Amino acid sequence: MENNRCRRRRGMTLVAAMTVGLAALFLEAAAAVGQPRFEAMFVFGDSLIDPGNNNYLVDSLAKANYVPYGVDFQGPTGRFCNGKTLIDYLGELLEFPLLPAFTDPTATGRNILRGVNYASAAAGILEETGRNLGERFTFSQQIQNFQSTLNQLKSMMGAEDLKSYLNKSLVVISMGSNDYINNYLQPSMYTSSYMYNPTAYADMLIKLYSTQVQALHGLGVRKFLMAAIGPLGCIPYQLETRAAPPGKCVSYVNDIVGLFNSRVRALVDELTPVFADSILVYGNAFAAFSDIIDNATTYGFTVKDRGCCGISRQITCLPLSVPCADRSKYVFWDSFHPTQAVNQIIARNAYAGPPSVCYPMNLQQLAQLL
Ligand SMILES: *[C@@H]1O[C@H](CO)[C@@H](O)[C@H](O)[C@H]1NC(C)=O
Ligand SMILES: CC(=O)N[C@H]1CO[C@H](CO)[C@@H](O)[C@@H]1O
Repeated sequence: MENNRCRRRRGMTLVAAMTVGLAALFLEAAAAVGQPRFEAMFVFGDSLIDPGNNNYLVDSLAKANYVPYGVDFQGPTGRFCNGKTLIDYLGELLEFPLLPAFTDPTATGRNILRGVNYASAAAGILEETGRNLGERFTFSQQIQNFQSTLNQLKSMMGAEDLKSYLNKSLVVISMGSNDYINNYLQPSMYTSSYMYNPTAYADMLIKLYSTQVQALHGLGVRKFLMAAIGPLGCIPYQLETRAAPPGKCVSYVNDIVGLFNSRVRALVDELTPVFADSILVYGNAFAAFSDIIDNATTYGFTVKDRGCCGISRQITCLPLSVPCADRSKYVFWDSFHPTQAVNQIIARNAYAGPPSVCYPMNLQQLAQLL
């Protein structure tokens, strides 16, 4: 706490000294240290990594801005976790400060120079996904929000500096979970499962996803981490609603999600030669998360089939509910979202994981190429 405050004060003095050539100084400072470092991180996703964007969406039902969310962090911030998200931990490993949420009123000026998080709970690749939960920023809207950030950045640095800055910025995309749990797997509210078999649905999703990634490339970003969907058949909500046998996950759900994941991995091979000037990484969160579930006790978790907070059919923890005492022993915080203990392990995997998790390289290796 003290340390953070000191660091921030020092940062402000530095910024006060920069009036003109702000970005140029910024780029030089990074180069002077001699360590390869991403300039910024721009994050697109859903509730797994939403840092509070939905707090500002009046008509959203997907919010986590109340107790007990954040019980092991700064209190409720809008994060769907007891503590830090995957992006918070990844940011620590990559030496980023906590990234501002796009909708946070303070996300302007110097506060956006190290990146912005656009992730919005209930968001999906498809426009309709998550509409049962009201207002949200869909993937395409998140990209539009990124464009408004870019306009700000353009007013802060020259064209060449911006090009170089974007070339050294990391884009993280973690999308698709809601296209299953708040679309395809909800036949009473969505028609997609009547219109598409699982393979056709995955094909449709990846086509749109690929278009979105190409749109981002068109905006100038060059380094991509594309995360797989986790094993949704293992989340407490699915275990309960689909009556999984004790100790087992719902294999149908994991199988159909796997169809999408294998296409994300294939997209790396497809787009890398097309882009030519970019590095794309597939982060196999499915494998990393499955390993935690398969070997829970090895990782120090004793409970993996129910959330620390709330009961299985509830979407989130109820306001003011009392969570389990020892969060570090639980894989899941609520019926959908992992605890920060799990997020930390997944982040370490993205940063330094083996080729089975990070293809064709991990982020530590990618940073060496900056
Ligand atoms: C972008 O970064 C790559 C290294 O990842 C470098 O080889 C390339 O020259 C850079 N391009 C521009 C336009 O800065
Ligand atoms: C880290 C670890 O212990 N991984 C093991 C998890 O379980 C699978 C199969 O049960 C093993 O193959 C892994 O080595």
